[in-house]
Amino acid sequence: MWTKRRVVQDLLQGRALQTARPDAEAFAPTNIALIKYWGKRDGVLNLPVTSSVSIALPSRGAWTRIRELPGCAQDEITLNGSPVEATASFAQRLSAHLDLFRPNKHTGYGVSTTINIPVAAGVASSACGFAALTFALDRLYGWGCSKSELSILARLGSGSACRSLWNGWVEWQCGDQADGRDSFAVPLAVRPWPELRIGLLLLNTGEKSLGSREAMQRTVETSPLFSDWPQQVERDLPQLKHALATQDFTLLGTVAEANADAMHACMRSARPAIEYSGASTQAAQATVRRLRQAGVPVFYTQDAGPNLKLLFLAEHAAEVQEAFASLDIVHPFKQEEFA
Ligand code: 2P0
Repeated sequence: MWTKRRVVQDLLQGRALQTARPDAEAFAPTNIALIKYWGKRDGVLNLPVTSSVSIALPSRGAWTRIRELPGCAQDEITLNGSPVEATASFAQRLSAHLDLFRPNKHTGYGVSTTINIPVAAGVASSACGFAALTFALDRLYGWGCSKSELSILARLGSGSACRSLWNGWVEWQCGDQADGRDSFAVPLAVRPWPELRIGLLLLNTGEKSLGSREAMQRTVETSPLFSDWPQQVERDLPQLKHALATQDFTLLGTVAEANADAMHACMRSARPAIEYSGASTQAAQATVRRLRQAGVPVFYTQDAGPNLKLLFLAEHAAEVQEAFASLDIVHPFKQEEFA
């Protein structure tokens, strides 16, 4: 039986006892999955049932600064400049991750994180948060981990965080080993797609009704549709990669939207049913379909929340923006947006 601690000890063997620098800082972009991670084969190590593919948003993510607080039993965590109560779930998850690296229980950490996307609204704030924290720890202690090793360590904090260590397209290869040493992300070797746009359509930025961790577990345990999910991903993944290699936008959008719909169908068939879409989500999805019928190639993807991410090309940006006035348009391949 593998524990997180054992995985960390194994991975950092001979490196974990480095002296801490005064402080260290790192940035990690958030990522949007087009082939979703939904369902774990190991809930402790966050090992997924299937592989997944995402695109990074280089201008949206988390900046994390960290330092050791010797003689301080508690971590001091600030989020976007405000202190976070130790009892808040955000602080508890961060501290639990830090416990894996803490030199002793009398050492706390000062962690200051700035995230420029809504936290806990299904816009992947935990992905960039845990990736930036893990990256900053590597710099604090000078471990010199490779990106694949950091991907494994970030996954222990939150599964999707393992995809947030690169810009561009990234595949999280699910792996099959019990300790997860082969379950990490890799950047996909495809050419950049400068015309691609991702529109963030924030319909409700309040806390979600059910966290994705519980939702995932309930889906695996009770959804009769979940047994088909691995085959769905097996069909979608090669098609998506083909779309990326050939820059076939219609194929990309069709596969991504169908994959997200299939994930939500699995959730809806869980007991009790999980429904992340509100009336505004459904209305926006209908608008996307209407735009397509009118000849504007635009597709959506949806994560564990009511918000949508729209996929379209630069040449249609004006029409999509006109249909969704509040749309926040991100250029995933704009060079100056790369941190
Ligand atoms: C994804 N999501 O691929 C999928 C699609 C939400 C829907 O990864 O329990 O916060 O920390 O491993 O990574 C959200 O789940 O879950 C997620 P944990 P995580 O982006």
